[in-house]
Amino acid sequence: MTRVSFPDDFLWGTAAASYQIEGAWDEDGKGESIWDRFTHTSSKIKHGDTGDVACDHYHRFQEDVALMRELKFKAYRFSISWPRIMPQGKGKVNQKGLDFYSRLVDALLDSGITPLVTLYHWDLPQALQEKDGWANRDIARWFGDYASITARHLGNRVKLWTTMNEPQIFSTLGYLIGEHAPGIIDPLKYFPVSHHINLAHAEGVVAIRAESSTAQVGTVLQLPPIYPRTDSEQDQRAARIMDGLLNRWYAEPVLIGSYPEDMLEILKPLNLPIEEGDLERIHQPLDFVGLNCYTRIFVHHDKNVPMLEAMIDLEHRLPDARYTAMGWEIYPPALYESLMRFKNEWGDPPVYVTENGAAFDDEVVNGEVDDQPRIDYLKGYLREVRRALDEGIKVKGYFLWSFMDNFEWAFGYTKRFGIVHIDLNTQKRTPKKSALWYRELSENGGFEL
Ligand code: IFM
Repeated sequence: MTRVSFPDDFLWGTAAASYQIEGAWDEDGKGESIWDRFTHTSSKIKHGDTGDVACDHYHRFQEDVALMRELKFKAYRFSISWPRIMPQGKGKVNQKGLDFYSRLVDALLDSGITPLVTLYHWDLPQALQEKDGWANRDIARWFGDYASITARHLGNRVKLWTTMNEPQIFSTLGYLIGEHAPGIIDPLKYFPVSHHINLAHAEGVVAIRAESSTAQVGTVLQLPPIYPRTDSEQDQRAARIMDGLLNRWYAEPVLIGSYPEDMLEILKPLNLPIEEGDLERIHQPLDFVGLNCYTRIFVHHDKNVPMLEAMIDLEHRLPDARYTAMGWEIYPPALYESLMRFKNEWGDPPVYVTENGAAFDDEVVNGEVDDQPRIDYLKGYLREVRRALDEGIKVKGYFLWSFMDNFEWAFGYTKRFGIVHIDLNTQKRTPKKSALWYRELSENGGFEL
């Protein structure tokens, strides 16, 4: 048997996000978020599910942290709900919201679990959406104020901070395709939105640093490798453009201080609202980057897509490949390929894998969940992390998505990513076989193939 081992100080954690687990959507002074509004009013969520109760983590966080402790996890990545802290998105602060996260952080630290905070995992205050949300340049300042207040209260105990979660996902799904909140389909708005997200990231970094001298600050990018569907020149160009749109457009301003030249050329007719000094501001030095990676994406040439002439092939299936319940190809080298880009293209920063994991159709049988396919998935991807470490990539830790089954956005509760099973009727938590396997890994720093 071969053993795959990791450094002693490697941080083994799990991840989750506020709207997906907390519930308590209108309790203790919390304001409405765009996801509250979207799930309550749009027909785009499977079975009409909402995050109103979700995993009831807001009331059960002590129990959840106790379980993490029992499972020997060393770190936990969670996000803060902006409207819980500032119900209107700016101005008045909700002390009860701050107190909740303060108690969560204390519970984690008392259990020897390192918190990693993400400030924005998609639940924008609805009040800011009424002011045009991410399409309004002022949002950079509003985000900076929110970051500042949060870091002022938690910065004496939280060391690891990230500003955004997957900017390209919430901007494309929210403003280009309309499948996520706020449900807008407006290509002309999309590019200003993307630029304002990058600007807000910078304001967040500056604000966190101003409040906490010990903070280590980064952001979280999802960077799937993009493959052409065929070897044709047209498909290869399409893949390059899609990589520019989804990956380089967000990684490069933040990590190397410029937008990709090829994209700027293509997007010239749009007259993007990039002002003098913006890129210098966006290019804040970072202590680390968070990488989310699940699979690779295939792309083909499509002359009907204005300017880009590229389209993602979501239905593309390879005869010998395996797929998760999301229909995502299980392709472990994706993680290695994405990690290598940091060294080869983007300045070689320290990296945490902030999300990786899989949804499967898990079932409880006699009180147990045997999710061997998830363990196999994890082994495959973690071998690729080891391969990247061997190539000198500075990978510092790994956060498995997700700690428990939760609200999977437009899919509602139909997709189970957790290593802890949730019975949504009783809220009973049952660690799956993968959670027990991950406990061993977290304790011993390695696994047998
Ligand atoms: O559940 C999501 C998470 O909110 C963001 N990254 C991908 C996960 C799985 O789709």
